[in-house]
Formats: sequence, structure tokens, C-alpha cells
Amino acid sequence: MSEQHKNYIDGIWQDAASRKTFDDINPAVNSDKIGAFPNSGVEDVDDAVRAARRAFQSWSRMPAPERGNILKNIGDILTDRKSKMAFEMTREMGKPFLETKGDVQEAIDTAYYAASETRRLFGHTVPSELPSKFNMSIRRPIGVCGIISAWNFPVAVPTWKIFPALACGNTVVFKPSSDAPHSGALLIKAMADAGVPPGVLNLTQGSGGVGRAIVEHPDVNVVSFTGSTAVGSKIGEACGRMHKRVTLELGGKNPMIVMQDANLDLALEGLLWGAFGTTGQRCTATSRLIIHEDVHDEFVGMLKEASEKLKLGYGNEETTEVGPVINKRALETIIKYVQVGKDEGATMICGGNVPKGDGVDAGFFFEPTIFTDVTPTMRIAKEEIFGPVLAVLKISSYEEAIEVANNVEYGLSSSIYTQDVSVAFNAMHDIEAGITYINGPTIGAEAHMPFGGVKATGNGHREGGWEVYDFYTETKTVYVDYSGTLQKAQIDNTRDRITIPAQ
Ligand code: UN1
Repeated sequence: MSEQHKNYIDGIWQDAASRKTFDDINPAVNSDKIGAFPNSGVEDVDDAVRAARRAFQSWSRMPAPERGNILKNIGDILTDRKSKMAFEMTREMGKPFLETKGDVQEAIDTAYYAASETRRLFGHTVPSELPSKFNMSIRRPIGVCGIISAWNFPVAVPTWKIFPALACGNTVVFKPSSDAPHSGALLIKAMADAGVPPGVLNLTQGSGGVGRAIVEHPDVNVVSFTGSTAVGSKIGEACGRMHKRVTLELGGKNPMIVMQDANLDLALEGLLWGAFGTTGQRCTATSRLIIHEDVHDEFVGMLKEASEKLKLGYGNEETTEVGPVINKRALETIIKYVQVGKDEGATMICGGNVPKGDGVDAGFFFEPTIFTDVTPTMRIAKEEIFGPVLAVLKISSYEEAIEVANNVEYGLSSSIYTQDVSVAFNAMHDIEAGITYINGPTIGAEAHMPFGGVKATGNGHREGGWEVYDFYTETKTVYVDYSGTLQKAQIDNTRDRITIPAQ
């Protein structure tokens, strides 16, 4: 059944001012239309930002633990709705139901963590250099946060941004991906039901133009974006010009290194999950296997056999292991890269086709695809494909593995399989990435740990964990002088004030 959906501005569900809409379809069963969503414009964004600015007055003054109680309610409501939401989310963006339940669970974990952090928004007290004087730093909320996120974790990733922003006393204007507007709306509905006051949280649906209007709105103080490196660079530029705080979570080309002493069964299980989970459409997906020559042929054989058995289908069918890709454009990009891989001289050992048959004919499906004989300079070894395509690179030493792993512009996640503790610890330091897994795949970040990457993957900030609370607060330094006299720092407390050196 197709429905007409709305924006959520100042506590009211409403159409876009222009009344324009866009359609959202099921990527596995294209005839299944999820609904029509508001195609918002500058005017809607302006209304949302003004509502958020008004609401900031009272929300920022509410005791933080009281905001925490609301965040806890959100966690409870998401827990109650986990299965129902996951079903609708899978219908909209395709990944298997079990994975989508994990997506909602990540949001639940983030809610409870954020609730507890509201009792821990620490500042510092520090001795003054002067007598009868007290120094401290406190945190202050910043203002209105513009949150723009991707479709692949349509609930978890927005909550990494929205929950800490709210916990710290900021208000929010949120634009979900136009490929997952319903999931975004379900999250906002849960939050409104949990007692987030009107105006504190606003939802404006639409495409890139809405994102641009949020980024460029003079009354938006903070921007948080997850998406492509190309769009992230533009957002970073705009925010730089306007002196806005910005966090960017961008692309990845995440390597899994398998050394000659690795437990190959364990590595295989991890690789299938890392490379083909979410149909390879995670920023953390394993897109490069860097494998020691001693175990290359054996492991590649195991990998080919297992990959060919993966069952493609609609994510809400119990037997499905790999869902569709998100849309036609994504499918075309993947097809293009497979051709690039062939033209570059890599060997395609499995997959490579749009599958045919019951359960896959009606959607945007692509077979799990593996290229061997890939060299580090090939485009399929360097560029993010965001699909079920794995590049296998053969190496003959640990040093070469690290050189190949680091030979890309990105640096989000990484992994190494080895039983040698020295190799594992060296890799922790040597791999250029924000995240390294030892004997685990490149996916599986936990909500209470910092998440983010180096190089072109980001701009130095981390989401998740304790670090994100620094991003959503401004530090204020406070000096309290209770001496009743004027005390001059750097002057009154030094011993050289009496003697003026002879000229
Ligand atoms: C993303 O791909 O944007 O570690 C986020 C993981 C998930 C989050 C992925 N927990 O793969």
C-alpha cells in the first residue's frame, strides 16, 4: 500500500510548502511502492531551522540528565518496535531482516549510552596560578545541528549524530537519504512518541538540494554528514567558508589482510560477512582481500565455493543471505566497475552478473563478485565501488601487506587475520585506518566506541563513544577571582616585576 508521508517541523507533521513529492520504492521488488515523501525546498528548511532555534532556548537549559530520561524513553520505544521497524526498513533499503534488526539495535545501544552520558558531561577544574582564584572549563551546547545521513544504516547512523547532539542540549534538523525516507520518519516518530518536545527535532525530506539548504543556512551552527567523499568535500568547503563545525564520514576501501598463519576457516567466515553483508554497501565493507601467497590458492578456492552458494533475495524472506543494491544508479556503477576490472586484466573468478530467476527478477540484484590477480594500481583496488565486489591482492610478506593496505586514499576500517601476536600488534600501529580488527572482519563497530577514519575518509572527528560529546559541545573556560583585588595573570605572580633591566 502506498502512503503519503510528511515532514515533521515544530512538532507538526506537514507537507512540503510546494506540495511536491518524490516516490520511494522497494529495491528488491520494484513494483512495491513504499510511498510518496515531501520533496522539500529552502522554505521548509528555513521553517525547520527557525523552529529548532526557538526550541534551543528551553532545551539547552533543561538539566542534562532530564534530557537523558527522554533518550532512555527513546531506547525503550525502539526496543518495543525493533522487529516492526526492521521489517519496514528492509522493505525500503533491502538488507536482510536480521542485519536490519542489528541496525535498530545499534540505535538502541546509542540511546542508552547517550542517556548515561548526560550524567557525565564533564568539565575540568584546574589550579589557578594566582591565589584565591578558581579555574574551570564547562561545556555548552552549540545550537542547531544539521544532520545529513546515508541510506545503508538508515536508523543507526542518524542516531550516532542526533542522540549525542540532543544529549548535549542542541536541537536538530535532520535530512535522511532520499533512498530511505521512511526509515528516517519511523525514527523521528519513535522520538516524538518518547517525549522529545516540538521544535527540538525536525525532519525535512528530500534530495541533495535540501542538504545544501541545511548546510548553507546561516542559523545552522553544526553539520554532520555521512556519504560520499565528493559530496563531503563540498560540504567541508561550505562549512569552512561559514565557520561551521563539521564532521564528515566518507568513503572507504577497507582491507582484510590474511597472513600465512591465519585460521582460514575463521577468515573465510569473516570475509563473507565483511564483503557481502549489506551487499557490500557499508562504508566499512571489506572490499580488498590482501592475502599471503602461501595460502592464496587454497583460500581463494574456499572463498569462490562459499560465495557462489550465497542466496540472493528479498531481505524480508528468511532464506535470504544477500539483498539487492539500493537503486538503479548503484547497479549501473557496479556493472561499470566489473567491466573496468576485466579491462584492467584482473581475473573474475565468480559472479559478475545481474542474476535471473524467481525472487531476483523484480529488483536491483547483482551477484557477489570476486576478482583475483588484482594489482595495487588498478582502479578496482583503489576506488570505492559500494557493492558486492571484492578485489584479491597477493602479497609475500607482512611489509608488503601493509604497503598495499595503505596504498589508497581512504582509511576507515581494516582487519588482519594472524595467530602471531607480534604481527597483530605491529598491524595495529602500521595500518592507516581509524579502525583495525584483529581476527575479525572490517565491519562490526560498537556504539560506545569511537568510529571514523583517516585520510580522505573524514576530517579528523570521531562519531560514537565518548569523543562525539566533544564535537557537540563548545568549551567555555571560566575564571572565578574571589580575592577581592585585581590580580594580573603572568605579571603579579612572577618574581621579576621589581627590577627593570638597565638600558
Ligand atoms: C556504515 O557503513 O556507514 O561497523 C556504518 C559497521 C556498522 C556501522 C557501519 N556497525 O559496519
